[in-house]
Amino acid sequence: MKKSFKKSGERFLGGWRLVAIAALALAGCGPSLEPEAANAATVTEETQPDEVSAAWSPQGQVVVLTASGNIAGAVDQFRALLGDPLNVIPGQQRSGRREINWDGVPPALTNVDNFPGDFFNAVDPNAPAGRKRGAVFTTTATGFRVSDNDFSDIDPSYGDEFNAFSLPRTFMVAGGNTLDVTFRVAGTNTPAHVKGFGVVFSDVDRVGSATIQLFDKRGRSLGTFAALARSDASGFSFLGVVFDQTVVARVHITSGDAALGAGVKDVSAGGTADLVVMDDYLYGEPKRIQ
Ligand SMILES: [Ca+2]
Ligand SMILES: [Ca+2]
Ligand SMILES: [Ca+2]
Repeated sequence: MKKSFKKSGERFLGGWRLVAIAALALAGCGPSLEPEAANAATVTEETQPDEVSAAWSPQGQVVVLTASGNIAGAVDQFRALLGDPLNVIPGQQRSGRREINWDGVPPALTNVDNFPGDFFNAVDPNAPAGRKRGAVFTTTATGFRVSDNDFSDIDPSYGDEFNAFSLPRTFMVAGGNTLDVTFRVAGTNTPAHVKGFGVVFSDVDRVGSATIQLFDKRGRSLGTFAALARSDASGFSFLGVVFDQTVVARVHITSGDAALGAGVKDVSAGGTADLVVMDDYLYGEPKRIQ
């Protein structure tokens, strides 16, 4: 059964998906962001489940970008939506974005469950600039873990299950499956917000097991968005959400149904839970909350 999404403002581009949702007051208007090559406006319903929802839209437009399989083009498109340059120095920059790929995390903080949630927002003047990226992670679980072996040291089956999008390191909550990301002016304790946030997931087997929920500075939900299921051998899914204004003060990430653990198998390997890990984070330049 075919269904055209063209009239609802959605475009499908060579396997990845770009959705523009107008604000409530603008519902019915077309998307303001036109991709370069809208060459596939019709897809089967079965292969594109309805995984996008916008609970509340404060102003302007929100663009949701989802992809699975070969996600490189979608990640680049999301970079363009966040804007250039890739900022690498402390302090609030006028425009651009920040990224975290985990690959520079030192060995002493790799493959352990106590990776610091503030590692990427050091406020020590003597800390290197690479640790001042304005993102702070918190969790109600045990902690955080960066892996350089696809978490195969936790359970050998994970080596085949998970892959790094940027080699070699990936990221996951320790002892749980959810975390919150908040923002600071890079290298300071000053609360900040961003215009958008994106994450690469590895091994999403079920739509709904990997989601991000974004909140504004007053704690109001800006919507919950789900990653697509994996669709090729690499097993990557990308999910990015960007607003046309700087409104995202917190991102709640659910990475799979359950925590990793020795003997805990993925749903694709005889287990009951869809286990998912993360790689690259991309987000707008953190701007001081006024
Ligand atoms: Ca692997
Ligand atoms: Ca990486
Ligand atoms: Ca999985």
